[in-house]
Amino acid sequence: MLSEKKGLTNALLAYNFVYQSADRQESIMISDKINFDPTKLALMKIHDWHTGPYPARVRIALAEKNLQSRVQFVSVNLYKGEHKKAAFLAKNYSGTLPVLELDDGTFIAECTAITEYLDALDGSTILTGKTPREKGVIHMMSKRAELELLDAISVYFHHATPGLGPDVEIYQNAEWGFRQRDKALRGMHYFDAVLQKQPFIAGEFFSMADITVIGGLIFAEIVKLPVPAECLALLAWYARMEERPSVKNRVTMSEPNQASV
Ligand code: GTS
Repeated sequence: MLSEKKGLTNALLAYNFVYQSADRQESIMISDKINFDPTKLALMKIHDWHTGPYPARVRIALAEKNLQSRVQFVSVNLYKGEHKKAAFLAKNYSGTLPVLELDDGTFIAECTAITEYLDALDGSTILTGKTPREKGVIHMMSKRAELELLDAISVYFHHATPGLGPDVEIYQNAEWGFRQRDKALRGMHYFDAVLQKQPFIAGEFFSMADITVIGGLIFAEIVKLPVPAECLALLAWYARMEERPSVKNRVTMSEPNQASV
């Protein structure tokens, strides 16, 4: 806990510095000087499901931040509806995965919130932005990736396919599901246009916004909704993303630390 507090103080110092400086290179150098020792961090728990697209987002963030060793995974079986049972709802009112549990008993749900927390620990916010401008653009693009792609595919999965099975999918509206599928396809074209102009979703470097679109394309594979062949920039970007170790190893990441519920 002590180091975590130190990490957060350092994060604030780094943020103040960056606020005064418009020079990203300089800010990276300063942030990299922060003396952060992840082995002193109290062990955290991630409640998730190993193949889930949303859990993938936090697993990728963990690996990008090199924090895998500080986490124990707790498997919550979506197909048995464990995420809708009272024990889990006490951890996350929304009944969704993933959830981060801190050693002081705090539960943090929502992929973006968890990513922001993990990213701030070492004072070097490489995923969520260093300057106010970067933070704003990354947040916007990540939210857009949820609205226009990932969440839309999720609605399609739960409403217009068998989803998690009849015991979990107690209300389905296929028409709404198909509309959301079409919205996701439009979203793919939008992100293709973005990537025709810049190498990453929020600009010149990899960020949380890329992770959110990756989550969307992982979900698209699960529901067999291929990226349209004409979306060449999006396809080329995804091929690059799939080569990142954080993306490649996301499912096997939990094996050494897996705990049962
Ligand atoms: N807004 C939430 C977030 O960003 O964390 C959405 C989380 C979410 O929908 N998670 C999925 C879930 O719990 C997990 S997975 O489908 O990707 O594995 N779905 C179960 C359900 O019943 O909605």
